[in-house]
Amino acid sequence: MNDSNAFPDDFLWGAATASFQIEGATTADGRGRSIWDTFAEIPGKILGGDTGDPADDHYHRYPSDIALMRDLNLGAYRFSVAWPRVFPEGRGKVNQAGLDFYDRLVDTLLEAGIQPWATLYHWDLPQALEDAGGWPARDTAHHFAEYARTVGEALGDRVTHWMTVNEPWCSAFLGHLEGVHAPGRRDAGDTLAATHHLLLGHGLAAQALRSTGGPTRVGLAHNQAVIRPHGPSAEDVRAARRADGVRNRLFTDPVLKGRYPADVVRDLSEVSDFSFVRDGDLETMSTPLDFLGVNFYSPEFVAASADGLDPARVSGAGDVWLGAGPEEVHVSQGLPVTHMGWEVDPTGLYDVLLRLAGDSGGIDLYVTENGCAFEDTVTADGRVHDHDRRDYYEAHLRAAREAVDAGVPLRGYFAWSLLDNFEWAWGYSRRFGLVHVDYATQERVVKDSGLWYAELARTGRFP
Ligand code: IFM
Repeated sequence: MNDSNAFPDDFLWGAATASFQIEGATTADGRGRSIWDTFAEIPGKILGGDTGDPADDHYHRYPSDIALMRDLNLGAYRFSVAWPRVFPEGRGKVNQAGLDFYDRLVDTLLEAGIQPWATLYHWDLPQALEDAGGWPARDTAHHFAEYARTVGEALGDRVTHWMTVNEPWCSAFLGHLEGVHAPGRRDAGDTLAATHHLLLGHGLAAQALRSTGGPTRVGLAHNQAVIRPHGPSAEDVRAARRADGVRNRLFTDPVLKGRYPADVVRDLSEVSDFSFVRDGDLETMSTPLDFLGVNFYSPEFVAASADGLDPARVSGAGDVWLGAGPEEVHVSQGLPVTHMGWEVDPTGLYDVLLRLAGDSGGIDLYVTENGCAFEDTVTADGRVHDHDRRDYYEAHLRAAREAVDAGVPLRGYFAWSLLDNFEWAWGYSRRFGLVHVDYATQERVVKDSGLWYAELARTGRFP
């Protein structure tokens, strides 16, 4: 394309959310408990003691939120289904009232001319399944497939695009190794077993969705990290290779290539013998995808050790890499950061898209999340002048646009997030929305970044 300010005519413009982060109403209409309800009740786990209520009370306010989406000219909306609304115990008896909520949501989206894109697992595992072993237990993958089939049968006549799991690395590693996400475990063996069963669950769910016979296109949303060596030394390059293996290839190779990467299995040999892998699992995990969702926020720089580095710029990464081999460290590059402390570097998005386009063999790619938290205020004129967020979006979308020029089959982009919401361990303190939410009154104000994005979505050109 010659006009670098324009996106392809059929480029899809969307925004994303997730059930636990926006719905609230955690006890409404027979919803069961999720691991995040339990985790949030443990003192000290969530900043400010925040919980999943009230969030954005989207469960009750979805019609006006969809009207807002229409004002923002969105062509698609990526939401997630709360497993414990559909199966309060994770399996067994369906809670029809829970399923009906998504039925109404989908119908209202379609009436507004907005494509519904559904994610089946965005981290709210039913507590009953955690009590039975959680993701480290193989049965959970099979229960997930049953849940996928149930939701597919109910909505598959209208929902054409499905993501099975969102960011399996976060579920496995933040939830089972670092313990900063639900269920809060800290065990390397559980982490790898959870990784395997999340990916197995993905493959089984993809097959279950397709078996329902709807016009199903299936993918998953993967948060591929861009891991760069801090310096050119052989040690830093090796550290980055190891980190990339555990953070990325451990997740993408089984899905895209049907095998675990040999170097990673070797790196992790002291932690696990991978005996959870059974015959046929890798075939299931690599069930062909229709598209791949890419979630990107910030690149990461890794050094082999903290020796000689400014301590203020170094943070430990040993836990994250499962203690495999010498302890790598994260090194900040001194770039501007968001309210999450994440460095802003849009070249990371370009790199990740090029790499995944190569690894995924030409299937369609979508950016299924990209965005930033900043400290927003509603000013006296009743608006939110979040130019930092607008600049972040513009820089990343220009990188995405360059990736299209470089031949990446990028078909659409979902901003994270539509609304300010519950940012996991950070509670309501971190705001990612295109739309500001006053949690006390539930008043919504479209931020300046939202107005800018609406214009881009309307015209397909940078405003
Ligand atoms: O809010 C999260 C989302 O749930 C998953 N991806 C990253 C976002 C920002 O941290």
